[in-house]
Amino acid sequence: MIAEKVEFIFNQFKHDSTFVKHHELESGHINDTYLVTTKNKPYFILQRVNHNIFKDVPGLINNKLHVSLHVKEKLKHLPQNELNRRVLSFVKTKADQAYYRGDDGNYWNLMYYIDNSYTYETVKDEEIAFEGGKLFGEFLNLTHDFPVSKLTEVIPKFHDMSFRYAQFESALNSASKQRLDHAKLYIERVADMKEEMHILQHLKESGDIPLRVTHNDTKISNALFSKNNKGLCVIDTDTVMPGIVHYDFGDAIRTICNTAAEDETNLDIVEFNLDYYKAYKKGFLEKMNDTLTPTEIDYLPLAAKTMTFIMALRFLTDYLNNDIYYKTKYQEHNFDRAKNQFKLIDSFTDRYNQL
Ligand code: GN1
Ligand code: MG
Repeated sequence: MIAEKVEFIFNQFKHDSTFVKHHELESGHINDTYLVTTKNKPYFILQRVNHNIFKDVPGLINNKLHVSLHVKEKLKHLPQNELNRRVLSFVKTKADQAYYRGDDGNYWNLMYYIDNSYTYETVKDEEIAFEGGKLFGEFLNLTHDFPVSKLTEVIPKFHDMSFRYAQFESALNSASKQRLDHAKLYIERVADMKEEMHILQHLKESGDIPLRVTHNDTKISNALFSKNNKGLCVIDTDTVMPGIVHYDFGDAIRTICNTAAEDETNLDIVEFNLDYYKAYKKGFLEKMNDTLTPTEIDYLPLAAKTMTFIMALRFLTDYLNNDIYYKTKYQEHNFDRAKNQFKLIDSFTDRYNQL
């Protein structure tokens, strides 16, 4: 996007900063995110929320604001400068709104950039896995009493397996012969795994696993770390909704324990790292402070498999739909992502069985 336009949008918000330049952060698959550099610090993160996917953007932004305020209240004993590094802070518009809506219908929100923070697409040492576990565990712990009545369910049935199977099955009916043939092996695997991949959903529906407030997108790149590898702040709270602990545990494991990136095409280097699993789990449970039931704990390994699978299923579905949901950089991008996740499931199954 051209600088003039970004600057214009940036200046619709209430701040005293002078725009210098912007730079797109390309890690997300849905929204457009820009780092805005200003004459003096702090810098900012300007984000366009994709309203084709998020149908109720005001509701989504309201969720984000309230979740931040809730966590801030819990951490209010910290000094202000520290607090600002531990929780996202949003900037209102000059018209005192939580978001700016452009003439073109796009929705924008602005937050402060947390300086000297680092993100990882892949994890290279156990310490990050452990710190990531602590960070996401703490987030769940701090939001456990967040009033669910205040939350908009931004994408209903987001992690509901039956819903994702239904979308997959309807994609099978409309997909091109070429893509169906190409994906044949994986389409069969999806059918084979159906029963096992519904176990967590059934436990949720029967009430054996309790509902909680969950983040629902705990990939490791949604955790900020300090220079010396300490967990700082959980970001991308777009999808905070009621869920089960397994969503957050499993999605984090999916990304932390993958020795390669989510879209690595050399499947030989896609392996499941069991040491990172153990380190993450240790940090996570430490911060969950014994609030998990024995059933919740028993099913954590299955969560790793189920959440990796649900991403494989969604990437494959989008491939069959000719890439209408996720941003893709080339023709087979979604298919490569799906294959990668299936390879991770295989590696996880091998390694875990050795335990
Ligand atoms: C999407 O856009 P991003 O990267 O925050 C997706 C997640 C997936 C993730 C896969 C709303 O998240 O569910 O886990 O891609 N978010 C939505 O990397 O669908
Ligand atoms: Mg997200």
